[in-house]
Amino acid sequence: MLKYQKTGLYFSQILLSLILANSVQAFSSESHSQTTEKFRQIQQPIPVKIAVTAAGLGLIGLEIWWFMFSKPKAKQATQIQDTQELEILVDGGYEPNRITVNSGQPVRLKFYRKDPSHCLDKVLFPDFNISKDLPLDKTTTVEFTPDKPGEYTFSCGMNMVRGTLEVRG
Ligand SMILES: [Cu+2]
Repeated sequence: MLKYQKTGLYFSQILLSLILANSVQAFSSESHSQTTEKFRQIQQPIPVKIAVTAAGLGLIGLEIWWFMFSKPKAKQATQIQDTQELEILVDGGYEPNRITVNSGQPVRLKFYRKDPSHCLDKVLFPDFNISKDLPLDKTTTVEFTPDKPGEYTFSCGMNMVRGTLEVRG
């Protein structure tokens, strides 16, 4: 799994435990109010309840933002003499899965495939007529020169796992 997906899962867990903590608290304060005055004094002050609820709502907001608006960060290829080079790890997906290169300059992408899944044994750059086999535990070099700025997709053989190549003018 990719890093940001893991982080998303992590947020879900925090969120779930907060909601649980909140409902347990609501339940216990309800039963307190039905019992004697002594117990009522133990109840958490309202500002604490508001703070906990606000934190929970904040996390829900963060969660929604995370899945709807967060984009994985693009990684810029490194200039080596007149070629722009970048290593891409193939392991459950492409890492990075968003890469940035400059238009009109040769690009060398080094795909290192660590994932034994048959799904990832090929990488395609349809816009550049490139299809390359990626042998396991080896680095495979893909070279081309993009001459038009824009966003291009690269993918596995079945077009299930994808990455984005951003060509800047
Ligand atoms: Cu695939």
